[in-house]
Amino acid sequence: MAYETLIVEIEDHVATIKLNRPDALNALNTQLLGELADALADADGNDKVRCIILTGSAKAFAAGADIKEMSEKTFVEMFLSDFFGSETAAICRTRKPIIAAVAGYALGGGCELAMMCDFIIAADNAKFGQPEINLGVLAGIGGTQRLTRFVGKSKSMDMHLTGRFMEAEEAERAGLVSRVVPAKQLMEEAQAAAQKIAEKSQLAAMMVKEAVNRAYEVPLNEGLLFERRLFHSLFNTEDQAEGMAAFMEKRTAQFRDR
Ligand code: CO8
Repeated sequence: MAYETLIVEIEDHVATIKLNRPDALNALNTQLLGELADALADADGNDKVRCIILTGSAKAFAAGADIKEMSEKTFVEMFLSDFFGSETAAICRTRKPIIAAVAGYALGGGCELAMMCDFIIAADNAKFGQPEINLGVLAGIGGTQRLTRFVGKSKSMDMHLTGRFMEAEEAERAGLVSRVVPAKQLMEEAQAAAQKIAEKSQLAAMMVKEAVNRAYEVPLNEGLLFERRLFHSLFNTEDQAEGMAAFMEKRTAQFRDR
């Protein structure tokens, strides 16, 4: 499918989705989020895709929700359209693993979008922030909830209340990003990570995603039970038998998603 605000490439079982509104530093508007939801649903349904990379430009992953689109809206319009509600819900329904490869600004909705992905690889020039307070508003697509779970209350409050930006190194220290790499190597690293994931059993990879995400939604006992049941269920698959046989035979496993 052709998109106006995205560039999508599929290569070696990895779909790379690049946000592409360069004149607005990839600010997220209704069109972009709608197209992103569609592109992710396409990737999810495409048998050739085993992992997804979401990225932006060298200067900005995304500088937030599009302020120009929002500025004139009223409460009634926002509420009745549930602004960004359906698009973000659709993005979060993606079942295949998504890596956010973040260079430059990931601010406001941009930071929130990165946090909707499964993990974040950051370029050393990445800057994260929730500066909505400078506009007289607050985060609206998950920032107060997800950032707090990632970095804890104190740093989350600091980011949301002062609107300051966090450099990549601090973001890694705080647990927001999984690794920081030189900006020039960002896509190479993200590709390599995606390739590694693409080589695994897709059944196991998708169950990992479900189980880790459960940790944010249910009490520990429920999460532990869910994980254990998923573990048990994989013993009804050829991939479990193949993975364990390959270990014992000292060879590389050939997973077939069965
Ligand atoms: N929205 C719209 N346009 C933007 C945005 C944005 N968020 N960010 C940048 N742009 C545009 C600029 O207006 C400019 O366009 P133009 O040339 O037509 O004036 C172009 O991108 C380049 O930007 P700058 O000239 O400002 O570039 P600088 O390098 O000087 O500065 C910054 C870069 C620091 C990133 C600066 O652009 C900036 O501060 N941007 C706004 C950051 C921000 O406040 N983000 C939060 C937005 S609100 C939000 O995300 C809420 C999310 C929740 C939605 C909930 C719905 C339910």
